Amino acid sequence: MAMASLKQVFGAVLGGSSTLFATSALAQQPVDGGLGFQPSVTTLMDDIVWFHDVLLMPIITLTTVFVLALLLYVMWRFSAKRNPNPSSTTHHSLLEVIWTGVPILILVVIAIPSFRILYDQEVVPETELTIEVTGNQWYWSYEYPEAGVSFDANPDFEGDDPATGKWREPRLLTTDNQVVLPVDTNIEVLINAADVIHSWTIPSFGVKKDATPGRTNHVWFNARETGTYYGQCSEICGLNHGYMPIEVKIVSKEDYASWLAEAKLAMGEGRDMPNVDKMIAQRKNGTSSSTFVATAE
Ligand SMILES: [Cu+2]
Repeated sequence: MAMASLKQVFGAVLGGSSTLFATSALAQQPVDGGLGFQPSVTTLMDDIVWFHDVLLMPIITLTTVFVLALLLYVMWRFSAKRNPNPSSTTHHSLLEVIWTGVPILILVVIAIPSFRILYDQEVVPETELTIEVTGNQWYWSYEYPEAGVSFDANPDFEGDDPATGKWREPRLLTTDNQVVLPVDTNIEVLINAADVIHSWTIPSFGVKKDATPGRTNHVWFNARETGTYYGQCSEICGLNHGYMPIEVKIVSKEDYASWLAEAKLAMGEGRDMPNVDKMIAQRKNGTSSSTFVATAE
């Protein structure tokens, strides 16, 4: 039993991980039995994935296997049976220099690229668009300051039926109003909190930042693929911490401009925020409203 399970563990760590990464690459949300990261759509996340897959995992695996082999060898070679008169040596200068020096070198090798990745995340390049995010107990509010558009995003429970145990999919990730943003655009997100500490994150963007009351944090990203991306508040913030999902729609620049124009109108008229998926579907069917057609062209 021990051998079989060891094989499974090492198989999963060494060989199986590539197939598991491959299957998870189809989704932008957590998947059942998923292992590894959600697929990356930004250079920031590319770097994080590289850091983990190429640098950290091999170092961790080699170190663990090496220490395990040493332990097994010592248990076998220096057992009371094979080594009845233990050596009384207590110091070995060269060995001590090596076991102090090698870990330092390993940490330096890890530190250099990790500082570069942190730098890339922290230093915001020239951005074309800024939005503001505020964490509240327990929902997110969003503001597009240049357009004067703002709204709250609450979890969308439509389709949940506790009586039959049927839940809206993906469960606890969709929101009533989505954050709509353009593809291939440097976007800065200013992050704040109104009450306690929350954390705004989208795994596929490689972005996670605390929303702290009285302090504005910022992140930036440039998503290269359109789609729906999910995240969750990632700082335990109270009773309904698990009920403040983040749903970001990355759409073409034209669709974004249309949505923003429609959102402005909706703000002015006190209507609900427009749903960008419906707008795109209407454009494809040729059934869009007049305002939408006017702004789309
Ligand atoms: Cu929160």
